[in-house]
Amino acid sequence: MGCSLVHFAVQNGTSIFAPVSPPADQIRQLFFLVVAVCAGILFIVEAVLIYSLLRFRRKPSDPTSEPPQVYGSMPIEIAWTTAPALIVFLFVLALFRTESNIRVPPIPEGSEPVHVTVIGHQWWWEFHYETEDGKVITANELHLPISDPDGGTQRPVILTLQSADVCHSFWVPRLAGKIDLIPGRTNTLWFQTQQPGTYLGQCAEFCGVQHANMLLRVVVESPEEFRRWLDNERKPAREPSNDTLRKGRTTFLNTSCVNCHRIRGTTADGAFGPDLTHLMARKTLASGMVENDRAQLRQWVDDPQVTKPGCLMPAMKLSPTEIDLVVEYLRSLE
Ligand code: HEC
Ligand SMILES: [Cu+2]
Repeated sequence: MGCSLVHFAVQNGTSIFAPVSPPADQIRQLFFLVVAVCAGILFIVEAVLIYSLLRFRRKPSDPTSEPPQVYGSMPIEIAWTTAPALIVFLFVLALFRTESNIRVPPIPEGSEPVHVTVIGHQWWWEFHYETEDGKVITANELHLPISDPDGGTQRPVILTLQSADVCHSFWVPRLAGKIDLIPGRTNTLWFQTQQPGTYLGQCAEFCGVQHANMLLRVVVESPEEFRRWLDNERKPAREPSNDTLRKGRTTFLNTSCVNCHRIRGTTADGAFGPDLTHLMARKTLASGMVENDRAQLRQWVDDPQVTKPGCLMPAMKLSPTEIDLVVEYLRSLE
């Protein structure tokens, strides 16, 4: 059971035992130190307990005998107060060392840090990239370049974290420790990795009914793939290429979708929900909950409360024809 849980976590990219970034590695080391020391304590305590049970058990030959009493013994009182205090002190020192090792990002000369602002919402993630040619806004799937490919440029990732509503916590176990997103406060977190892949994460601070479905994906890719993705994200939304798509766009723009969603290049400029400019560049919908395919998207536009009960997008009560048109249009937003 334990093993298969660990296996499940590794398979699904959420294991603290498979770090791919220096901060996550430091945290694993600290974890092993604490587990090793605690296992040692357990072993010693159990050994003494078993020894006493056997050595001082009641003897049939002398049923009234008692072991020697140590109650009130000064040396023993001192020993079992100082030993735990020293062990806790050791943990504090180890914690401070880990903390100072992971707190400040190393930014060597010639490196090109990637700066992303992360904003937590009930129950999805917003990402802002600051690039030389302006801002890119997207949601739920964080794309990043690998750092130092074959001894090339180091690209530490520096996240600035904020919240739009309540407390959330950003946690991608294979990349870094947890960090809270707190209303009215700005936190930072850094990591970097040489290993491409998709790393899964999760909001780690209870934030309301759909907290458990506030998932996130970090896609770490080659510098070229990352550049291509970013260049695409920077562009305004694709123009409709036929009448159906044009009708779909008109339907979307005439519905109150525009109060909550932005599609850059159109009049839709809402910021309450995820930016939809390049919706189809995402693999999942609703913060990693379901696959971004036609059926799920149609279900979502028809009534998001079926997929994610309690989420902050109401059912918009469009007619089936309108839903089809809007879905068709959204599916053209690559
Ligand atoms: C009251 C604000 C509001 C309105 C109006 C609204 N939405 Fe949403 N929408 C949201 C929120 C909030 C989310 C994020 C839900 C979540 O994941 O918890 C969302 C999510 C979505 C998503 C999934 C995005 C993603 O990447 O996961 C799509 C697609 C979407 N809305 C389309 C629409 C369409 C189409 C309309 C109009 C028919 C619409 N929305 C109207 C607030 C709104
Ligand atoms: Cu949350």
